[in-house]
Amino acid sequence: VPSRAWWKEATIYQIFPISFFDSNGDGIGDLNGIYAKLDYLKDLGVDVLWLSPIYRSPLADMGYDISDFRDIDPRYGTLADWDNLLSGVHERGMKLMMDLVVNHTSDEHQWFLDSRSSKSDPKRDWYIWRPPRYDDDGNRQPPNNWRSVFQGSAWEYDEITEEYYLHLFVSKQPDLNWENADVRDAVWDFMQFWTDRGCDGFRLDVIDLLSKAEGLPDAPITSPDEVYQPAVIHYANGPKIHEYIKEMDKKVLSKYDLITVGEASFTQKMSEFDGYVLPSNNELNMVFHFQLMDVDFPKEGNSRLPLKHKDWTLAEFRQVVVKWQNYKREEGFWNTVYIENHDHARSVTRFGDDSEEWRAKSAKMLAILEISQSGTLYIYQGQELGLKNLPRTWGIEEYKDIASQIYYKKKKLLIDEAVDMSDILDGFQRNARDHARVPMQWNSSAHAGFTSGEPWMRVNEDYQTWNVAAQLKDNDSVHSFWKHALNLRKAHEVLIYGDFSDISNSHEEVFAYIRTLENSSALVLLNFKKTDVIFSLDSKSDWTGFRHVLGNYGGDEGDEIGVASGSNDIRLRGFE
Ligand code: TEU
Ligand code: CA
Repeated sequence: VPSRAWWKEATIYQIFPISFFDSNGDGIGDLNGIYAKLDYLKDLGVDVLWLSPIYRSPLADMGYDISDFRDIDPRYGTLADWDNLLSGVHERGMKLMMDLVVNHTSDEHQWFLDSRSSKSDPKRDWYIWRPPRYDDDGNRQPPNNWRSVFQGSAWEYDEITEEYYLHLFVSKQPDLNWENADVRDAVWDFMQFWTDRGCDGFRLDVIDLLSKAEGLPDAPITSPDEVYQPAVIHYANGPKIHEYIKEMDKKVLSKYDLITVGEASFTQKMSEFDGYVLPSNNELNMVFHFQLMDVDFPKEGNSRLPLKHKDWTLAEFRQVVVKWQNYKREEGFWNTVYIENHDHARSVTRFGDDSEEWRAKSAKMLAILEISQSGTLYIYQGQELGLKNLPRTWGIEEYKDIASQIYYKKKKLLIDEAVDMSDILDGFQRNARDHARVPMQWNSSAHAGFTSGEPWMRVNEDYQTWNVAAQLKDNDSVHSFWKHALNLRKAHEVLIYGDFSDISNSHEEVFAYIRTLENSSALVLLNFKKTDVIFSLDSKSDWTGFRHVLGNYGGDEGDEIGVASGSNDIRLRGFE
């Protein structure tokens, strides 16, 4: 039995502030807007809010490019607004987590402005600078062949000092040099600035990228048609990563009762997660892995091609969930459970069926999948409503994410070579990050009640019927279902702490499992298809005690399952 902890039982709700709620009509969501919705979140059953970055930022990558770690971006509000939000959160018995982006800063951060100013500046070594290489023809080239996550070289040439700096993301996000102890001290410093102010925890952005391979060697050529090569093997989980996180624990985390989750999106090998998560290592509470999120992305070498879609099977999906649910439980490894965030398309579109007929049913089925797994549960804004992807009819100009824009431009440059832009947009419609970033749908008034002005990003078309106000009034809505399901999870510890045993028997459409904790068991049967299926329970087991507690067809709570037919075959309706 895993040890108990408040952060294991918590339901965490991720807010993408720019699109949550605009309190002053400038079209941009803000801190006072979040404050205005605290009762809504409390009522849903949320324990912890995680805010995507709200620090001062040019918003080149939506705040994941910070120019001042100790201030709020004026578009979101002020430090006083943050304090006010925090007290509102605490008054309601909830907690507040901040997003900590410390692999890189904005190129507009004072540290970087100093660093780039001259080779002898004291901050020079705070970033990763290297002289050019020259090819056989004497042309200037980047120091190595690494490709940035968002396309092109991971290096940017800077005229001022005639050297290149490393940026694993866009060029406006220069990577910090974690080898430098002053950089680390500066990070511990501002982490304490926030904990002293009352923040309850951190989500640590791309935590697996802080330490790069010694000597920054060239990556092997895995994309022969391209100049720059995927280089995850050289920039993820480098030699000093655990030294750094242990230092973070010693200097900051261990001094408070915080919730910590690292985003380890570039880590693949299971054993590489151990260092971060096993309690004996004193690093983080848990990590986000991307193995489930990657199930419908094509792969190129060891990197994902995120703006394209590949078909997935339930077998692949199930294999990831089962592996994680059982991973090193005896040693205290603790999971995260999530199926949406600001970097991914909507789950009902990806893993359910977002047609009018099946949308609510399949969104509720996915809710059951989420509340019945072991781990800390994360919900992303709008997931509780069954929000779906934006329509295919929207043109490229509606996609605001820098990742989408860069990718599109790169393909457009190749258009002579018969790149079909409608194929590109098909891929975007499936898997762009933008789907999660449209304004939240509050009601049926203009712009979904998100703003009284012009929203920074267009609102999805379906808001007239798919919105908070409508769903709050409807007992059968996706929202009402989530609320009920979250309460149920809280009422039954087995759902949070129980052992997980897959009993799907390689069924093509059904994911079936049993959770067990001491004397209680929960049987979960999920049909991932829109047609009826038959699932046969293992005849060696005794199913007679199981009663129906939650289902997306409703109405039969309390009934014994399966036995009615006198056989072990159970019929599940579409997405039941
Ligand atoms: O994401 C890191 C990351 O793994 C993504 O870039 C991912 O590869 C991509 O979204 C495709 O799924 C974090 C943040 O969550 C993201 O919003 C930032 O853009 C990125 O770091 C840089 O800070
Ligand atoms: Ca605003």
